[in-house]
Amino acid sequence: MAAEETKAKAADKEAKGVKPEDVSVDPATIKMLKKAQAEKIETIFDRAATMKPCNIGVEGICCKNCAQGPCRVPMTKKIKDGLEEDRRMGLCGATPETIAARNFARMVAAGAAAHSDHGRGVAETFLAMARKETTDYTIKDEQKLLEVAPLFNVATTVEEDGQSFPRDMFDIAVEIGEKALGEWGKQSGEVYYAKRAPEPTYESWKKQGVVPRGIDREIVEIMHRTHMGVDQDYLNLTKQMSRAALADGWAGSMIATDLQDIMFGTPYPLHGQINLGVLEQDKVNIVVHGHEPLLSEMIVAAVMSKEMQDYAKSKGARGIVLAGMCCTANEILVRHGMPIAGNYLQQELAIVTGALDAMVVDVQCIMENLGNVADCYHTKLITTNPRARIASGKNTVHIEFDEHHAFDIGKEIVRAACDNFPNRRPEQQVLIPSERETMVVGFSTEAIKYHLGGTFRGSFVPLNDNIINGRIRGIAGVVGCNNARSMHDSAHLIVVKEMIKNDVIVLTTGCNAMACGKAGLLTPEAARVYCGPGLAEVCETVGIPPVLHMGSCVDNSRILTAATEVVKAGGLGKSLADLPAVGAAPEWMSEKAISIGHYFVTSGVYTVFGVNLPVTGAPKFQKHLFEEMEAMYGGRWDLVEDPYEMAAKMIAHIDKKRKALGIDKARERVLMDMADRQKLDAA
Ligand code: MSK
Repeated sequence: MAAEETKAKAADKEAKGVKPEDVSVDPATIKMLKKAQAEKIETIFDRAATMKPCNIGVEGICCKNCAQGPCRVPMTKKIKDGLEEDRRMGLCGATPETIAARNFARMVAAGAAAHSDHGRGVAETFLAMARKETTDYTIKDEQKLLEVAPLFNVATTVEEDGQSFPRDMFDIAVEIGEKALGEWGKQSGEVYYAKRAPEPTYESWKKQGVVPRGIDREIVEIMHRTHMGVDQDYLNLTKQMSRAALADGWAGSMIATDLQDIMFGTPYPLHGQINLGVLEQDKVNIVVHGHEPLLSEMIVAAVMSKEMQDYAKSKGARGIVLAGMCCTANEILVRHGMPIAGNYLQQELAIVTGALDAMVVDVQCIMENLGNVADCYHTKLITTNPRARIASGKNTVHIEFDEHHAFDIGKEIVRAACDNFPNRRPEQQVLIPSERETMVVGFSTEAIKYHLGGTFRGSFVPLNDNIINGRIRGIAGVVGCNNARSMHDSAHLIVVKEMIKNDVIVLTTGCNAMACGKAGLLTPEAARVYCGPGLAEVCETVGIPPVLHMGSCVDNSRILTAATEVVKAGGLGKSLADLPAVGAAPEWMSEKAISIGHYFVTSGVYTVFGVNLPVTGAPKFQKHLFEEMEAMYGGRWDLVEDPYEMAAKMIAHIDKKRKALGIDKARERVLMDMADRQKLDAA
């Protein structure tokens, strides 16, 4: 679409009027929306006001898996009220249950594929690094390498003359890399990390026959089963969803997180800054957007080099600002403290500042309209991944990433941004909102353990003790996207604030983490302002924020490993399903969120989504996800649009679990010893 057309459409929408204050709670976003409107730039917020979603699609009951359709089987009031038998079916006879389950399964497949293809790229680069085919990457965290090795049955020592010697780190890495990469093509057996889960959780998967065999296999099998005329049993389809989703959470994503940590460093707490105010008028501004850290790590290194800083100065700039957006942002934030410009719904608005010299994108969550918006300014939109090119836009260029020359490509991109600095358009006013918040981020599972237990006895025991004695009521993983169908950041913040007000500690990733950062919830000081007395006391004693930023979307796997550590520390049951823990995605929108939700549920977690879920037109399938899965795995899905009601249901679930554990009554606040925790486990 041409820039003129974008402007014309915006002018048309203006008449109907999107009121910025009605679509976002973030002041920087509101300011930039006003600028966009004044400059007649159309954004996703305008389209959300004028383009309504299809009701039948929202309910998940439109089948377009063959050319005899699309078959739409709308739910009627009479069927809903039980006054009429449900005889709906597509041309081939597919029931609403089959249709909705197929559609949902394909969302799981797409989400698992996205995370896992990211993981595959990381494993390939890891192997190239281990084989020394590239010197741009190295082993930054040897400790983590040694911890991951046994999980793949890789020896860390060699035996010689009856003596044991440490093995060469790169030899270990080669074997890990080969075995990790092998997880994608494995056809039988089980993925290595399945046994990382607490035993009863793993046993529940065994019992249901859903332990993933190999990552690609489970995803491909969904595509086969959902082809016209194959799997016509929503219960059987749901089992395959579980295999693929577990292959995402406990393999593809978890491998991505682990190997990234080994190559780029495991995150530990550090300071960062967030919101569009991190951009600076007199510097070259680069935003890296998407998900994969492989290239952005190199751009970080390039930006920090004297060569590139001098190059920027030679173009009249005072230096270079490198900021992130979406999960690429989270990756470089938690490891380097690089600033974040914003979350998903702010991507067009970063360009609207008029100060962005290059937006560099890789994969996932990149709006196609960026090309159109970039054409209204001087901004270069640089695509970098062969899987993700953008056809439209005269300002769009492609500089392809290759891990074998990664640093050189990083420099080429930074140079292109610097070259574009003098092209800022004088007629287009640069307006950078002043909003920028400070935050403390980087709470990997290892960092939480260290923070709670100290250098010499890193441990989750203090966390468990505080859950058992009631200072901390429970744990909530609140994650996920923004969605233009719901007010930007609003539901995220309501749910998180309700959690911490009620002494529930929050683990966060993705765009929720950014919403929390912008609202000042990711600082230790937030505890005093927003938390109930128990959680505030713990946060103030340990010096942590009440909301712990664990990283990007693939880093939801850290929530699984942290929860596993909590189970191991004792006193809170034996499986993930026993924990007073919940999951939520108040503003979800991507298929990846569905895959994440399903692996949380199958891992035993009550998981509640906001906005909508495409299952509501198929009552039996919905009942299976929302009720019956709990008896199989301990976890279940839920959908609640109102964020206050969502929070209330999450807290009620935590209380139910506390009661089942026998820790619901007020307890004397004493530190428990191992014997006390064992007594609770036995109860
Ligand atoms: S970026 S998947 S909008 S969390 Fe990971 Fe945000 Fe959702 Fe993308």
